[in-house]
Amino acid sequence: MTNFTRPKTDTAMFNRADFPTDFTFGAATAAYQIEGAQFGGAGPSHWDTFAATPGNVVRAEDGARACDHYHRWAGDLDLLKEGGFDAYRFSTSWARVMPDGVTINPDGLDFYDRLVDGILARGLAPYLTLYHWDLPAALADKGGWVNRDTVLRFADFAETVMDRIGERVSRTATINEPWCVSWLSHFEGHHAPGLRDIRATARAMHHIQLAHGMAVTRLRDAGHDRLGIVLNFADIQPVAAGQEAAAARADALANAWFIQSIAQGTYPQEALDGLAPHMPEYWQDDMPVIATPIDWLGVNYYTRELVSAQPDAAWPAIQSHDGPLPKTQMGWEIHADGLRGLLTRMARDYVGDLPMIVTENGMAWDDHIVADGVYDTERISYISGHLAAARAAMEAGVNLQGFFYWSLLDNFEWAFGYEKRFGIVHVDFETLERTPKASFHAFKACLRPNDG
Ligand code: IFM
Repeated sequence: MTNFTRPKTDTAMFNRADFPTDFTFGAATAAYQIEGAQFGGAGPSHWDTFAATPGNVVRAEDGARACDHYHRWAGDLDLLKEGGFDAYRFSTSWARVMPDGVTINPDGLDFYDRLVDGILARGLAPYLTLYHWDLPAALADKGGWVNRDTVLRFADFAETVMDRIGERVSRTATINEPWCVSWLSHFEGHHAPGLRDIRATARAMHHIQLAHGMAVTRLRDAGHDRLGIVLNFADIQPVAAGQEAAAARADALANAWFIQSIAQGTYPQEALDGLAPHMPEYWQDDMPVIATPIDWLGVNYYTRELVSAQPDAAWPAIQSHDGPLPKTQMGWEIHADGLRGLLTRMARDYVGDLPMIVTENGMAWDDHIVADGVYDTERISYISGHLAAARAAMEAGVNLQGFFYWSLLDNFEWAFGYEKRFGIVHVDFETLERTPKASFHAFKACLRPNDG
């Protein structure tokens, strides 16, 4: 590697003493991205189908083996412990627990049972996400999230998982990033099932919210608590004066649809303007279920988005613009203050004093691999900046209770395959060897300052 100056690995990213003593620091992963989908009696998910379709994923990669976490989970949990983290956020694969979407695979439930025990045995707090996108293919065949029946099947799945591990997890999120499950996957076609259909989009956007609400209701009735959801937010801004209406429309579709329906029981009018004709019949009757009270809100934040109207295009007629700020390997602008702004907006406009957790924040980077380690100075400064923004939000009164870095491991980054690396631990996808990066050591220096 030329032109490379090796940075210090113990750079202070933050001072733990600046955060409340019970503030939770963790790292996050998701089942399909790390476990390996072919093991333990798991059924196919719609991500296997999507990835097997030429043109959908870079280099036609898939999650069949991924990081082989299914067999290497103990070592991965040891890494979290060694890094001094307080908690681990993971997800349960629906297709592993119920290969056809309804019938229980005992080996699948046993796997998560062992995993949770392993997390607890290391003194870490388990943060569960029930659904992080691996819909069983059998349910996708019946229409997936476009079909209202999937909502009921999801509630059954949620209850099955929680009956087994719910009492041992610290917090449970129903669904990860419903915007990705619905808009990105049914309108933009970038994720499974790869549709570009506004009617399917409207239905998926409603059903995913209903699935969340129905699962919370069922779980609450079964005696579970500490229930929430993980929403992804972008800091959407008009690219220039005069583009405020386009920005409001984009914000309604990407942000407000998901939080307003939960916090206030309504969808934003700017989104309904285009979606209402395509919504399922009697959708209004579902709004009280969607607005079932939650105990905490997970916030995923990565970047901002500059938008304008797109003249002559069909609704929503919005286009995104390249911004001037430095970008990550994903091409996403680095804009830490957007996190402060979104957290304060959530508290002010939607959730008040409800506990919030940053459930994902991180960057993909083309890390410097040299003989004695993997160096990712840029990631260290990304994390420092976003933690400073999180602190600023807390100083402004936001009840933020934790921060999870995305991700513990380099992993299957969906349509980008294994090309984009978000991990604080490097994974060699040939040998599956794990190498903690400089950012991992920097976390460790901040989280375990006396550890040497
Ligand atoms: O890898 C994803 C994750 O699955 C969901 N949130 C965003 C991450 C980075 O794109």
